[in-house]
Amino acid sequence: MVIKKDTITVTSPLLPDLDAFHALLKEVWDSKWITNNGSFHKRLEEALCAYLKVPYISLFTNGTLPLLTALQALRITGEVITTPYSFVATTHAIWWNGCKPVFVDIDPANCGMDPDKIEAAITPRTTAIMPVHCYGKPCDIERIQAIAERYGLKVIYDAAHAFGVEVKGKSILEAGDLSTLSFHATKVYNTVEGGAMVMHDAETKKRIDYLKNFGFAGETTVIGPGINSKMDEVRAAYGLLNLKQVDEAIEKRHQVAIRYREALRSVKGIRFFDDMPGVRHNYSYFPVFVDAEEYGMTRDELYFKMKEQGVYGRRYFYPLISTFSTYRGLPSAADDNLPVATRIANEVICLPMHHGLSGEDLDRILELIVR
Ligand code: T4K
Repeated sequence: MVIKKDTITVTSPLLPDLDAFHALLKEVWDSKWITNNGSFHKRLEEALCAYLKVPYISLFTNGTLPLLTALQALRITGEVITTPYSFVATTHAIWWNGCKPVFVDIDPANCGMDPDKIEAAITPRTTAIMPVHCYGKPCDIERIQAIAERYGLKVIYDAAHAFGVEVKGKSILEAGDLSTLSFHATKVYNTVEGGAMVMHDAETKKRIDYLKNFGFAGETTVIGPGINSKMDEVRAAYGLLNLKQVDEAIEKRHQVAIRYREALRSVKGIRFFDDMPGVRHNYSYFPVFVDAEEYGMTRDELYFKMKEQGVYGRRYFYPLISTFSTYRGLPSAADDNLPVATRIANEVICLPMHHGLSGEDLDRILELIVR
C-alpha cells in the first residue's frame, strides 16, 4: 500500500537510522550466521531484559506465535476465558490450540477483562485465562491472579500493546504465568515483524526456546511438538537499534496524548483515558469513545468524515472478535453476555498516535473533532 503524502495514518513505524543499520548488517554478513540463535538474537534478548526489567525473554517472529506457543507450553486444554475486545490473534491462538474460547465482558475503565465477570464463566473444563492489556492499559492483575489461584487456572497475558508498561515501578510483563509481546511495525517498539514471550524462570525459558525451534533440544532430540518461530539476525539487529530510540518515541507520544487531552476535555460526548496513577504508560494508542447522542454525530459519521479529509483513525477493536463467523455460534459470544464490549466497539476510534506527528498534523486532526 502506498500512503498519500497528505494522509495522516493511525501509526507510523519507528525506523532506525539507515547508516547505523547498514553497519550492523555488515556484521551479520561478515558472520555468515543469519538466524537460529545468533549473536544479535542473544544481544537483543539481553538488552530487552534490561530495558523491560524482566528476568527472561524469548524472541519470536511475530506476536501471534508466542500466544500459540504459550498455550502449548502450559499444556492448556478445554476452555480458556478471554476477551472479545482485542485483535483476532488473541482468540485465534486459543482456537488453533483446539481449545474453546469463552468470552467475558470488559471493564470500560481500561477496556480489559472485567474481573467481576470471570468467576461466572468458569466451568470444570476451564484451564486458563487469557486477558489482554488493551491499548497498553494494565488489566486488574491482582484480582485476576486471585481468581486464577482460587480455581487453579493458568494466566497468559496478551501484552502485545504493553511494551515498557510498568505499575509501581514493576513491569506489567511480570504478571501471570506468561506474557507475550508484539514487535509488529505498527507497535510502539518494532522489529518490522517480531514478538516475544516473557517468563519467570530459566527452565521455562529453555522449554520455550526448544518449542520455538521445532522442539529441538540438541541435534538429535525433539522434546515435543515445536514450531518454527525464531527471530532472525537481521530483525534482531534492527531491534537493537530501535531500542535505543524507543524512550524518545514514547515521550513524543506522551506529548501527543497531552495535546489531545487538552483539546478534547471540553468536547461533550467524547470520552478518553487519562493516565492511571502509579503507571508508566507507553501511549501505544489513543482511543476516543463517541457518545452519539451527546456528541451529535455517530462514531461512524466522525470516522468517515475524518477519512474523507485524509485522517485515518482506526476502529480498534470493531467488530468484536465474538461476532466473526468462527466464534459467533459460541454461547458466550451472545451480545447480551457482552453489553459493555458491544457498546464500546461501536463508540471507539483510535486517533493517529505516533512519534512523527507534527503540531500541524494535530491541528488538522483536532479541527475535525472539536465542536
Ligand atoms: N494481540 C494483540 C492484542 C494485537 O493487537 C496483535 C496485533 C497481536 C496479538 C498479534 O501480533 P502480530 O502477530 O501482528 O505481531 C495491525 C497489525 O498488523 C497488528 O500487528 C496489530 N495487532 C493490529 C492491532 O493492527 P492492521 O490490519 O490494522 O494494520 P495495517 O496494515 O492496516 O496498518 C495500520 C496503519 O499503520 C496503516 O494505515 C499505516 C501504518 N503502517 C503500517 C505498516 C504495516 C505504516 O505506516 N507502515 C507499515 O509498514 O493490523
